[in-house]
Parts: sequence; structure tokens; C-alpha cells
Amino acid sequence: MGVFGGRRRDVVFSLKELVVVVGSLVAFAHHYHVPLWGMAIMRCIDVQPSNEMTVDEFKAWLRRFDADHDGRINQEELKEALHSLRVRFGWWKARQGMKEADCNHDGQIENAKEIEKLVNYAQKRLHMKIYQSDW
Ligand SMILES: [Ca+2]
Ligand SMILES: [Ca+2]
Repeated sequence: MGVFGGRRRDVVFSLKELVVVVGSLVAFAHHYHVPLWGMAIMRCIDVQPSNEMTVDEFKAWLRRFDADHDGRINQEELKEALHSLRVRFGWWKARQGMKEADCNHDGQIENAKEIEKLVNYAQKRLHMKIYQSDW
């Protein structure tokens, strides 16, 4: 009985805590005029594989922005990719990234060597953590 009683008090207590947490979250959102769904979206973006991924994941992620499906990434497509990460001055960084990675200067990132250079650029300038996946 005593044990059960104790346990029940614990449950009530943690529920109370939960209410306090949710309450302060709502108060925070209200205070800063942030709708709760907006905060939920912000959480989602945190969880996106934007900060840490393997080279293969990076390639797969980049492929999603290959708008004209030619299997290559041009500056415009790279810009969209950077915008999706909410990188500031994405258009400018896309141009910089292209300059660094596009070895044969055809305006496309299309082979392993150029992808590797783009990975280097993303690590150095965009502070993305990209790991070699084939170790
Ligand atoms: Ca393309
Ligand atoms: Ca190229």
C-alpha cells in the first residue's frame, strides 16, 4: 500500500512537472509570438541531416535537388540545396562552392572528384560534418 501510494505520488508529481514544462513552452511561444506549429517545424529542421551525414547521404541528399534530373548539380540546384539548409547567402555560397568544386569549369558538379571537392567545401565553409562512409 505504502509502495503504491508512493508510486502514485511520483506519477502525479511528474505529471505536474510536465504541465509546468508545457505551460512555460506555451507562454514562451505566446510571448515571442511564435505559433506552436512554428516551433515544431524548427524542431524538425534541427533533426534534418543537415549537420552530420556520411558522404553517401550527402550525395543522396544532393540528388534530391537535381531539378532537371540530368544526374548533375548546377549552381541553381546547389543554391536550392543550400536554401533548404537555411544557409545564409545561399546563392553566393553556391557560387563559391561551384568555383571550388567544378574542376573542369562546365558549370556542373558531375563526378566523384567534383563531389569530393564539394564535400570539402561544405565541411570548411558550411561547417557540415560529413564522414567518409566507406571505411
Ligand atoms: Ca541537374
Ligand atoms: Ca564539372
